[in-house]
Amino acid sequence: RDMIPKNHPRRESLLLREKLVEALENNILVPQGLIAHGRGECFDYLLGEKTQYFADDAEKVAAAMLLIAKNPVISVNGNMAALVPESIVKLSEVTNSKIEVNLFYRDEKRIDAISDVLIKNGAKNVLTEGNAVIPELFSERRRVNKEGIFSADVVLLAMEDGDRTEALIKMNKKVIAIDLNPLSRTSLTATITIIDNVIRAIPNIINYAMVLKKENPDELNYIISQYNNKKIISESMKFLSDRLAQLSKDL
Ligand code: PTJ
Repeated sequence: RDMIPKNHPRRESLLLREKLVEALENNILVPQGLIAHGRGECFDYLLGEKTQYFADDAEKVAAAMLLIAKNPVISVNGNMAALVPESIVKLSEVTNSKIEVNLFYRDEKRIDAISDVLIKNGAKNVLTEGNAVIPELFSERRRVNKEGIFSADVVLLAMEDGDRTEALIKMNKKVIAIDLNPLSRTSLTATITIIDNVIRAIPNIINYAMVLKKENPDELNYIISQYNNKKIISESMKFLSDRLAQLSKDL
């Protein structure tokens, strides 16, 4: 951390890497999480490392959907706990959502370490017990909590593998997915796809939720009904191709 010069043009990005390395040392992250982060960094670079309009639109609708849900759950993995523990807790408070730790590389010690980080950041209750099973899913992510993901109507997840997103959709749940890669299976199958970095997306959903909390359910339902996820994904792809075309002209 001290080795990164204060005026380094990519300081923010390098500091995030330091956070992840620290999380790896603290048994929160798996080494595979570093690889996943690298893929994300590449897409973020292409997106200009900013919340673009298609992500902002999806973040607003995500806030409305969490506020109107009966049993909304935020699913937390190692990468999320490493990058945005405070924001996860704040979002759960503002939208009255439960927090559940759900891991691809499930390991009881890691679950405890992640749960401890969330509690240190103010979480009152973190669901950790995998006492129910998602049908047709074979990874360790199939183990979920009965009061949490298993019975949720809306699940917010990030940096997720495609199998589980598909399985949750098959269970008739609404899935809000934060994923920098618009081509991933998770992005293509989610109900609301947020093509943005989790470090910007969650604070922006919190801001929208604080404003929309004052609206009545009819208004929230109206906002959701006007949303078209395919259009959002398609706009993100067009943005990437237009940006590269423009940059290639500017050389
Ligand atoms: O903690 P565990 O055991 O549950 O494991 C978590 C990982 C991330 C290792 C696991 O879910 C995994 O292998 O994920 P994938 O299939 O590599 O998918 C990760 C997706 O997240 C990729 O499409 C990345 O582009 C994207 N991504 C990476 N970093 C970010 C991101 N999206 C948003 N914000 C990021 N910071």
